[in-house]
Amino acid sequence: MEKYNHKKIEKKWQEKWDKDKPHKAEDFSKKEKSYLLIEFPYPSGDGLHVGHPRPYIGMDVIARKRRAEGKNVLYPIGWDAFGLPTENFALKTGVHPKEVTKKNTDIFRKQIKSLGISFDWSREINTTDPEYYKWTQWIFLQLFKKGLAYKASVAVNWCLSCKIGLANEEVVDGKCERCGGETEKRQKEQWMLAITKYADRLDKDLDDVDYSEPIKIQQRNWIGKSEGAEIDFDIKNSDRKIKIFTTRADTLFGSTYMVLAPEHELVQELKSQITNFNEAEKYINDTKKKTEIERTAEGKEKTGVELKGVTAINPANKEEIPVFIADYVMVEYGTGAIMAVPAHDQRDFEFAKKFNLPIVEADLVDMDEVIEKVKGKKTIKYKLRDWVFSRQRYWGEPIPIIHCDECGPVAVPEEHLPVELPDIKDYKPTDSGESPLSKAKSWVNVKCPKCGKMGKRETDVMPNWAGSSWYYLRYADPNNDKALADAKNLKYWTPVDWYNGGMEHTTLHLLYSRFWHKFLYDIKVVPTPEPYQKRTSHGLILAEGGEKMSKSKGNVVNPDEIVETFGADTLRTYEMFMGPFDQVIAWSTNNMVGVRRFLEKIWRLQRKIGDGSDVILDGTIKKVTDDIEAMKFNTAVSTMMILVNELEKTKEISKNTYEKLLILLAPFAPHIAEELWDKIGNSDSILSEVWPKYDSKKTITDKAEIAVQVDGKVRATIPVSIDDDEDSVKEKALSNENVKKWTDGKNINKVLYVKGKIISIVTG
Ligand code: ANZ
Ligand code: ZN
Repeated sequence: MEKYNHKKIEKKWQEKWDKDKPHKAEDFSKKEKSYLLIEFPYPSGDGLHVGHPRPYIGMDVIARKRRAEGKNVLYPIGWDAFGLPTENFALKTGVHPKEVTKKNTDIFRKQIKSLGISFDWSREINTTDPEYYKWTQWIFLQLFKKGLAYKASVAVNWCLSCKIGLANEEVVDGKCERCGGETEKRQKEQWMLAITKYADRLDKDLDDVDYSEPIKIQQRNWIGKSEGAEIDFDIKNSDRKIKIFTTRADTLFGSTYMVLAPEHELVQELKSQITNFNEAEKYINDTKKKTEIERTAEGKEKTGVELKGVTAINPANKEEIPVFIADYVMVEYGTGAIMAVPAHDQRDFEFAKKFNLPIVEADLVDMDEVIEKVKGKKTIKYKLRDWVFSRQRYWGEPIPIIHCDECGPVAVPEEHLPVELPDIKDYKPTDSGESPLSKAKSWVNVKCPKCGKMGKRETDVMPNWAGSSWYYLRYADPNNDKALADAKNLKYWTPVDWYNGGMEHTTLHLLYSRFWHKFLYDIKVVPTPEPYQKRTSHGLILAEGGEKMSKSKGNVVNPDEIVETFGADTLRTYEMFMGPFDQVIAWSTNNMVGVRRFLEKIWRLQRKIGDGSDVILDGTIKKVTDDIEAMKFNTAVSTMMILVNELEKTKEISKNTYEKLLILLAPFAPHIAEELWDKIGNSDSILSEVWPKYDSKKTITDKAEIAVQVDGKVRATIPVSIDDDEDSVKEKALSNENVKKWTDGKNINKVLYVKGKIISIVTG
């Protein structure tokens, strides 16, 4: 028998799959469709590490199994290739981001192919391809035409040394992610997308999708729906009012002071009335340096300044109460002002303690009634904010807008899309904070499409969340140049049946794409209100010591080396076996070697094919089938390991039994399964084999643990099998060490066996 040579086998089958394309999805096939999706990777310069493929392999196992079950599976891949790391790398090395991207995707593609993942490569997409981002721009224009894309002056995180605006997610612990420098909030004109208009549906429609519970909770928390009331408080000697938002109108009688967010516009409007305005202004400036996380952190020492000269009136009891500014109140949430109730609210309590304010335990009143009495208004507020959609960068999709002095912002006519990113030499961020594209004068200066006068192109680009907000639609029809995808293709393929991705993308990416999808549904581009029917997540793979893998720590496991030394099938099967799929787990080369041995055992079993009788596999088939669909890949593999160990003990095995084993193994280790299938005399590929069926009557487990009682007390449990005869079970019980401790030196009067349940020993 030849030795198991993974290198030869894996190369051979990968070449064959490349040529025959057995994983190609067929548009409009009569078979039942199954659209499986993984988050397309960002092709970074570091190449793939072993954490990347875990989700790809997991979904690949499901894809391969479902194909064997007769489904028309769409399992595509592409590249989410715009973004900061590529731009930074390009800035450092002088190589154009386009070339960097091409090089990196080539490496990623080669690496992924070496793992034998059954992607439909004919549908590969790239978000930086003008033929792709033409449609990203098209979607933006539709949002613009419906008033959902608008320009506004908003507070952005400004890096003082890079001199650019950063997205919240690019600020780590208040420092710039690029350079580690100080950041502060600055007002800047930005393009915004009105995701808050969809907040209610984004929350409610979670009821209709099959997302795992932690994912639903994270989405709901991010949207932050809150039911409460707005109530106006009069200001003494002024006709202005302070409008507050509260979820606890019933505590109104306990409100002993008020707080405005430092940025609240009333502070400026009341300037002439505030006798300590200098002090207040200093506090307002200090607040600018703090991030929201710092401001709202629990247990943080409370700070604030009383607005002297301003007195508010509690509308419930007409009492006069002081007004403060304090950074624990956020300007963007609710109305940016609160009634403070220190007896019932922890933050207010801490603040009241520090500033010696009265803490009044007032009777709670009926909310409906009180809101009416003080002429308040019931409302619903959301934590969700509109999406800051512009970046002052180079490597992103140009925003397809032309600014005209006469007409304002004007949409680029659709027939002029894509607005291609111009090839400029100097794409460094500018000192002024303007986008690098502003330096491409001949690109910037164009005629206004409306009036024909000279205008200027928008020079901000889109954030790297844009291209990934709709990519799953493009896979349905990746080469369409008339629409983002043909309506018929979308009707056939969408929604995505199953989307697996990282927990870190549960809030932003998932929410952004659900928002775009709902918008496209409203303008009748897509046929369903939700993009993804089901969403699961996978756990990260840590380095051997339990730390995060990182280049700087030098603990990154490179899949190329594993594939070279142990083979793709070993890597694949190990990554499925290493632990529960949704949990974080540390890499262990030792355990991987164990998996390699498992495959070698299967390889050697081919020698045993002979006249052996068929092993009853119903239980094994059921377990592997169910476990795959439940993403319990680890127990699916261990079930096969148990079977293989049993087969090893027998002298001969039937060809039928061996073939069934290979079909079950194929989704995990497709190369060795194909090779062995071929070796034992099958001319067709194992890929055309049907997934084995089982008889559920035969899958009831025939092993059980039963209790052994001695004089009425359980002293031990012993394993028995359904077909063990009574005498052998009794013997097993009596010879058990724990049982013997209680029977030694005593007379055994009686031994009773209730089949499959209990043994009862009576001494005397
Ligand atoms: C009085 C009160 C009494 C409150 C009490 C709570 C408990 P959620 O559930 O997160 O929506 N609040 C309102 N606007 C705020 C802002 N811009 N910044 C900081 N806090 C703000 O919380 C709503 C509650 O958070 C509101 O109800 C308000 O305090 C506070 F025993 O009003 B409450
Ligand atoms: Zn014009």
